Amino acid sequence: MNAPILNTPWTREEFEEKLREKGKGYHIYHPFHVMMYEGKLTREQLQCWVANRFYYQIGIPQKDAAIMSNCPDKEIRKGWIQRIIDHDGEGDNVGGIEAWIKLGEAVGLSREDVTSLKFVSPGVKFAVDAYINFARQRPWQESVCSSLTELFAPHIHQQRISSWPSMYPWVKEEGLIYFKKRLTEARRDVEQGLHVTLDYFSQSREMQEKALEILQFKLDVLWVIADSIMLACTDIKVEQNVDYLRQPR
Ligand code: AHQ
Repeated sequence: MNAPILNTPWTREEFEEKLREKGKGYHIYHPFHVMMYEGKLTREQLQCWVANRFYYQIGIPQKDAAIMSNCPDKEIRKGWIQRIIDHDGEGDNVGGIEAWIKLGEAVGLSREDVTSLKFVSPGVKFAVDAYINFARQRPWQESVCSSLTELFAPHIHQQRISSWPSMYPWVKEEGLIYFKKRLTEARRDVEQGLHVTLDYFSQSREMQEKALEILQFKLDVLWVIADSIMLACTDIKVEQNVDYLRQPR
């Protein structure tokens, strides 16, 4: 008797398509990022976003080091270590964390405003810490899968590169260097992440469904970061977003 359709694993192409379909829940559609794209943020609100998001940026290399520490495969580690170098820097390459501090200075913050973490909201800390702890505690392949929100990242980086000069002309040009760096880095990261995910989770339909749940967890991490930032950085009342909150995601 043939296995019922519902348990048949998706083909590699179908599985990749299911992963990409999760993009409809990406934080580019979060009301705070929509406000940003539409030029509706004040100088202080943009500063607040940069200062809060720094906590996520410094968490990324720690998350990636946790994945490395769980991964016994030398070839995988040789690829994955580049992510840590991209953020921490190497030689003349100052790295993404330093580029984010430059973004802070470009929007009018001091280096200490950013690095002191004094403006980071509790919700942002909890969400980022949940992501780092996920990488510490779960099998390294599951953490690789969770990084696949970067399938959708070039779109949001390009949005900022294209819209900020006209929407926020007061932001110094060098502030956009971080986003420009990520356009190529994210595309390269995703190649390795997708290959590992499609290989490891294709053992069964159940594992493929688990990969979608893991990706949803990370989409939720990004969404909660934006929720916390919106709460901390704006005085928008819930009722102004009640229709939005009712939309299925
Ligand atoms: O700047 C970002 C970054 O370095 C990464 C690494 C990757 C991961 O390992 O989870 N995800 C990610 C993301 C970055 N920037 C976010 C943004 O909106 O600026 C997007 C985020 C992601 O899509 O996961």
